[in-house]
Amino acid sequence: MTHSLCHCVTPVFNISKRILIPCSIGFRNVTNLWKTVEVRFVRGIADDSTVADRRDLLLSKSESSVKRNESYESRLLKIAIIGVPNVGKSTVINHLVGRKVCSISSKVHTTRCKARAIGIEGNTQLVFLDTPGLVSADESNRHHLEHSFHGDSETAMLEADVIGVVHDVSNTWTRDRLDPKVLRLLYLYPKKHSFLILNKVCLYRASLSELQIQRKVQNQKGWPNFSEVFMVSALLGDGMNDIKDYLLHISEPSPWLYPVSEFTDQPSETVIINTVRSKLLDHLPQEIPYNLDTVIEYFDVGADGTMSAVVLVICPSLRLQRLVVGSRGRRIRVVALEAEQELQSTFRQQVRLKVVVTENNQTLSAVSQKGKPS
Ligand SMILES: Nc1nc2c(ncn2[C@@H]2O[C@H](COP(=O)(O)OP(=O)(O)O)[C@@H](O)[C@H]2O)c(=O)[nH]1
Ligand SMILES: [Mg+2]
Repeated sequence: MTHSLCHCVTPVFNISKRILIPCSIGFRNVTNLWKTVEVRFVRGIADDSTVADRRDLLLSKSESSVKRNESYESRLLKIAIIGVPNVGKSTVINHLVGRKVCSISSKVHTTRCKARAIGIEGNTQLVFLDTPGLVSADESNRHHLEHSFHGDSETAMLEADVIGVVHDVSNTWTRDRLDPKVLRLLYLYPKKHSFLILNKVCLYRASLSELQIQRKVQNQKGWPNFSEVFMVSALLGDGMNDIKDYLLHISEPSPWLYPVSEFTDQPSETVIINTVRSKLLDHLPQEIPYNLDTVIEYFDVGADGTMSAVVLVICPSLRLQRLVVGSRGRRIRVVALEAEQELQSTFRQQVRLKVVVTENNQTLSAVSQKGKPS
């Protein structure tokens, strides 16, 4: 697999020549839904440092630059990522921000409401809005999905400067046309700047050439207004740098929205719960994980930054409880271990996680008295 999977069908600019992108309509769409945080940018951060290193460096240098009253140009771009469930939206975002901020699983409906993931590249803050997959009313009823599934993608579109549509080219039934739910959203905001990510090319074994698929998705059975089309494997990282270059290029001078140390707008407890949920989705058969309730029973951050959390997995019946625990507790141990490892890489901190599986109604009421995390 080569690393040059990006094909620009309608090249509106050439990154290497640094020609500016022409007339993006309604590009800086300021809404009061976005709070603004003044962050000063400092030049000269080594390119080969890790994102964490750069964050720390930026933090300390920006503090010193504030003291010296220096001001540098910071840039910003808000990107809504939309698409039907399971096309790889969260995987794309995690790759672009450099850590697992959005929960991922092999099953649909892992992302339940919109979440922001914040990436920093040099002087640019990229704010991604991960949205639940677009679903019809039927699908929503079938999977008992929350109200957020309907409205979140639309509000994300409204807030964002640019829309990234993720499309799965490994699905032989749907790969050559955009889903009507995606098209509907694009038609709702026809003047919004948008680009297309054709994902999962690593699974793609087809007779149609890549170019044919691009043409179909972009023209006959799709949306003709995409500024750029990228062919990527978000899982392997192929083609992802081209997307990042593109986003950095179209960002605009603006104060940052979030302080340097923030990588998501979600509380830590929510990140922990979502991570445990995504592992349950991966390790349990079919519909079962959707019937479980997952709540934080205990959460604490020690003086050295170590996080400790106890997560309750509440099952509606004893039969399900046994299934979740697995033979000799093996299944739940794997879930807890994988979740703990993932959380360590997300927070870049030591995390101690305990997952408790429980069943009865008494436990349920005890939990609700303590209050569920939002
Ligand atoms: N093979 C392959 N799998 C991918 C790729 N991108 C995402 N996936 C997988 O697709 C599944 C759904 O991904 P996720 O990001 O949760 O999709 P979302 O529902 O659109 O957010 C997960 O199992 C991912 O590991 C890719 O490029 N190649
Ligand atoms: Mg998702």
